[in-house]
Amino acid sequence: MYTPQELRNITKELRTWIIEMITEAGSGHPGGSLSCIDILSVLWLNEMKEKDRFILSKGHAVPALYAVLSKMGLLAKEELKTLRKINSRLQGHPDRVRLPVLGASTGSMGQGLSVAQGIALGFKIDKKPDSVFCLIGDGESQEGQIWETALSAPKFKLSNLCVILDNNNGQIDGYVSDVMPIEPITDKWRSFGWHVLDIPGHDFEKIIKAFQDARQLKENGGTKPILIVARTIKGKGVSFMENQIDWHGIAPTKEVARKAVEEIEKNG
Ligand SMILES: Cc1ncc(C[n+]2csc(CCOP(=O)(O)OP(=O)(O)O)c2C)c(N)n1
Ligand SMILES: [Mg+2]
Repeated sequence: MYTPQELRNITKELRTWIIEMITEAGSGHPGGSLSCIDILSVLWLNEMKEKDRFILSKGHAVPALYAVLSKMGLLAKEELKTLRKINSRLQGHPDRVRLPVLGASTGSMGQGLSVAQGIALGFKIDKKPDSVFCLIGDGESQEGQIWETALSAPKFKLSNLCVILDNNNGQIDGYVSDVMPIEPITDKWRSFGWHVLDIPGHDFEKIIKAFQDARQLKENGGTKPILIVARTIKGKGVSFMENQIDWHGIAPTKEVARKAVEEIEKNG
């Protein structure tokens, strides 16, 4: 278990790795990777048990997951440089055939959550105690497929399914609140029958507590699936990327990357 202070230091380093690997690749998604790295770090480094499954439904943010896996010793740091290269295990979206530690191959928005639900239902039928965690985006939440799972997981009483919504208010070509607002998002999921927690998504104490609460709800015999709405900042940690839609899906130049890394190292 890492303390919040240790996690703050670790994620500072992981943010620099995200920038470096996307720069080396010459393409990728810095904004949505930087918004979810704090959540992924707490989940993988502190919370998840060996047989739990994690599915990155917003698959384009996979550089953040590769960084965490590397920190855990599951990927060599050197291999991060192969992001998006032909024949690399580290594709621009998760490829579970090449890299089985990834819970599913994802990238088409909405699909990962359906897979997560299917696995959670399988665990339940087989009476396995393991949990399924799934990270979705707020732009992704505009997909009809997300709402099919929102509707069906409570019916199957999937208390072993914990979904985290990276609520950064950015999507590919604008602010979610302009393109197609999803608020009031907690009310919507609650009304579908989910247990909903609402937290600031870069506050380590709060993220740790949310996952502990989610685990307790399940262990105490809760019957509802759980949604953690994490209020995050797209591009978090690099001032000129924060809340800037342009940084959704472009790679920095080497010069800009150097500035970004300098800033992360200085401020965190
Ligand atoms: C079905 C589908 N349509 C379009 C895309 C292209 N696409 C990739 S990322 C993205 C926006 C995602 O926004 P959000 O879920 O908010 O991600 P984040 O802000 O966390 O990067 C889109 C439309 C896709 N991957 N899948
Ligand atoms: Mg978003």
